[in-house]
Amino acid sequence: MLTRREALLGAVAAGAVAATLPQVAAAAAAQVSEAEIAALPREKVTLVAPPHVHAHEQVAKGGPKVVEFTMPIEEKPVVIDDEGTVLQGMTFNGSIPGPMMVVHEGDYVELTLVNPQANSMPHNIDFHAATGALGGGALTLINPGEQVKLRFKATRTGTFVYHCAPEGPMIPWHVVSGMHGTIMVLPRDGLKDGKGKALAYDRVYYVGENDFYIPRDEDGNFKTYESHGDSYADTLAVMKGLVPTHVVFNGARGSLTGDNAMKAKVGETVLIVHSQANRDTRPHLIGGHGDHVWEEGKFANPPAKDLETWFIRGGSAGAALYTFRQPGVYAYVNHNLIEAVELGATAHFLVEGDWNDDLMKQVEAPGPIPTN
Ligand SMILES: [Cu+2]
Repeated sequence: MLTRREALLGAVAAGAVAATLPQVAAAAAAQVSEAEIAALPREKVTLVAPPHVHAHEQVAKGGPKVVEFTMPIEEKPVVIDDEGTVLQGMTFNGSIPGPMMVVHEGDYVELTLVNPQANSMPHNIDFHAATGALGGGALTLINPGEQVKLRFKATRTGTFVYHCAPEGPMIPWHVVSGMHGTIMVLPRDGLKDGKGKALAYDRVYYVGENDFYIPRDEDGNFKTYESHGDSYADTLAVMKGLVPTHVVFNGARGSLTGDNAMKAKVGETVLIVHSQANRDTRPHLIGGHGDHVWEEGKFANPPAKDLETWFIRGGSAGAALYTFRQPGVYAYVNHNLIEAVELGATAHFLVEGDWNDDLMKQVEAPGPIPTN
């Protein structure tokens, strides 16, 4: 016999279950059948090397689709500064960082990850944008000579890091050897200012930041190694000190400066996506601002406005929108200025157009201090 209290509790519990079950099912995103997914339109995207981003619509024209990407993994030595220092690099698609992918909320990402026979190690991919199975890491571990196909639904909008995450000490080692990139999941109706006003960009650039840990010899010179395996023990020892020898954008000091500067014109609006998979950073555009900034990169949250410097948490990607108002060369830096100048975290924007005296004018050129 149930007591009255037990009966009541039971009734309440049963009622609660009955009331929440349909919601739980809805929250679990009402299972879509394989047949329904198979009926969706498919698009095959060819990825491009950063800082460029493959062509894409900002506002989705149709309904959800399956977007197909293929990424080979390439282990290779990479020169990371102008002194010829060599990193035993590991890359998605041959570039550091890996390429940026763009889809819309509700689309399915279908990635074929390829680990060619020429490589020496197992690799996988953990998408921070994905739900379940360690972001896909548990379903994508492949040995040299293997490939795997992963599909996940892009249920949250924003810029999200992806990275290799094989196991144990391999995880940070692969990441600080170059294995991270970003996926941007746009809202189907594009970016908004937080009050419903549409925002659009004329250009998009992807800046991936990396901290590297290169061992030195007895004389303090950077060491080179024959292979990844040869470099491992020394590199892990430097990593454990948590003091990077290089902090760079797009794989090497100077990869986005001078002739490689990112281009824009006065009046153009540029979206700058910035990722760091391992360590905090603080981008700043010298002589400019962030008009609208999604520091955490998540478009469901309203963007901050008029920022001078923004904060990218290690393990995330952020997005900043800026309309250039003056021509010239702008330095875009990690505003830890030691990291920017001494360790390499500086890029350039080269902006064409007409100078606006109203915004700034040199009223008097440098000259001797008058004596009177
Ligand atoms: Cu890896």
